[in-house]
Amino acid sequence: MRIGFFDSGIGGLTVLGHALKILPFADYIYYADIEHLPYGEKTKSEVKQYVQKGMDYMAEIKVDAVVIACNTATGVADMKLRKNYSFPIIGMEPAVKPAVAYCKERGKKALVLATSLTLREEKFHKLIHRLDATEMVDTIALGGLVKFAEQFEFDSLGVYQYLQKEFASLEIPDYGAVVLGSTHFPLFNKVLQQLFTKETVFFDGSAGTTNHLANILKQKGVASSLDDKIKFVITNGKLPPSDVDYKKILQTYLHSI
Ligand code: DGN
Repeated sequence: MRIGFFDSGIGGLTVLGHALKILPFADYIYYADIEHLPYGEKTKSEVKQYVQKGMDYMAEIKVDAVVIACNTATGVADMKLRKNYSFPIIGMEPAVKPAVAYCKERGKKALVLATSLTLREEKFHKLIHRLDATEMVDTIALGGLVKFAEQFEFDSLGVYQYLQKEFASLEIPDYGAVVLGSTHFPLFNKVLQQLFTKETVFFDGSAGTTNHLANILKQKGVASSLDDKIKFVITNGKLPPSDVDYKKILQTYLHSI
């Protein structure tokens, strides 16, 4: 099984990390479009073109599925493009829904961090509206974090000061949840956690997207198989235990870690 991952840069690695946990035996192709980075500052039609180019590449190399591991690209890409490809294309969605549910129960506010392009998208505003959460959701565009990430700068003083400045007007204790609405942002977990209270819960969409990916592949009958990655050579293999037993034990163990 071959799965393509697409992002403007290193952000999609945070989603790939989750995929490796639940589909450890697939082959992965990671496409980082750093030529056109950062997407957050591009026009919608530019980003659409980049996504299309990426999907054409995925079609050429014959993948079983693609994850657009970028909130900005998912937000603006016209998902009608799916009909042009024979493989499923799975996108990201900022994890606003669980964050809002969490905050409603506790009488707190939720803060959504994303790129300005994501936050301007109609899709995003409709989601907030649908959740009846306009009053309790604040947003901040943090395009600067994408730049830091692409310089592999994750917990420097520069990052800390940038975030401190961006959060200066917030009443930090008001927020029960923070949504990391860009796949680059979980790379800053350490610094972000220092800037909120200990009780603040961070949500991102990686687990939701990768679970969705696994379900779609299962429905399609493209099961992640240990055969993709591991060949077992077991001497005296005619008697139990066989490679089937070994695979079962390994699979069970992998699910437990
Ligand atoms: N990883 C992208 C996202 O999830 O929005 C960042 C977009 C960018 O390139 N600015």
